[in-house]
Amino acid sequence: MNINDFRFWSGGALTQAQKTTRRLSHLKNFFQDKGAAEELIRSGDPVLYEVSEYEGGTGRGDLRVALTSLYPGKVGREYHMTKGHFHDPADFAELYLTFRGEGKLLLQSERGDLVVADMLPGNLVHIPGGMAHRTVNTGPEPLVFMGVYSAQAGHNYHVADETWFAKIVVEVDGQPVVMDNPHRAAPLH
Ligand code: PAN
Ligand code: ZN
Repeated sequence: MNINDFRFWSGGALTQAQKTTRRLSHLKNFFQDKGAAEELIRSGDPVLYEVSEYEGGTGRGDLRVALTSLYPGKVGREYHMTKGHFHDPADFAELYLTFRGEGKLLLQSERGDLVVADMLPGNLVHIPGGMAHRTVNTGPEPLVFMGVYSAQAGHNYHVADETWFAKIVVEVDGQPVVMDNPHRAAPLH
């Protein structure tokens, strides 16, 4: 199953997706190993993920649905991941449902409190308001998941470099390991 296999019905009609493609060049500041990132960008700049967004209206109480396909691979020893963001306003929650693949969801507050959830087919994860969220694909297949959230929420990407999240997800002896981020900036209090 891939994101193009889904169809969104709203108001009795099929609705077109708004599509975004994220290549590594757009995310190179987020990975620890800048040399590995530069090399991969020079040799083709891989697509890390694609997102199809659907809107069921823009009013108070309306919902937006986003389907993401995060492709497998690594930059250095770090697995492919999304940029990660807070919502804007930050207190809007989201619900993730995984359809395919395997990965980790990092959830982190502005204070630096972090929890990790498993993304596996059938797992529903509640992302409370006030938690930045980043997805990491730790498996060999695309990680395909849906997020549902308020149509009135925007995205705030001030988490935009390799220092913000307290943990990184790397491959060690062929296995995914969640470890402390060696470049972590001092948390805000
Ligand atoms: C998701 C994410 C999507 C891409 O739809 O926006 O997976 O991740 P980034 O936006 O961090 O690049 C979501 O959480 N929407 O709110
Ligand atoms: Zn979100």
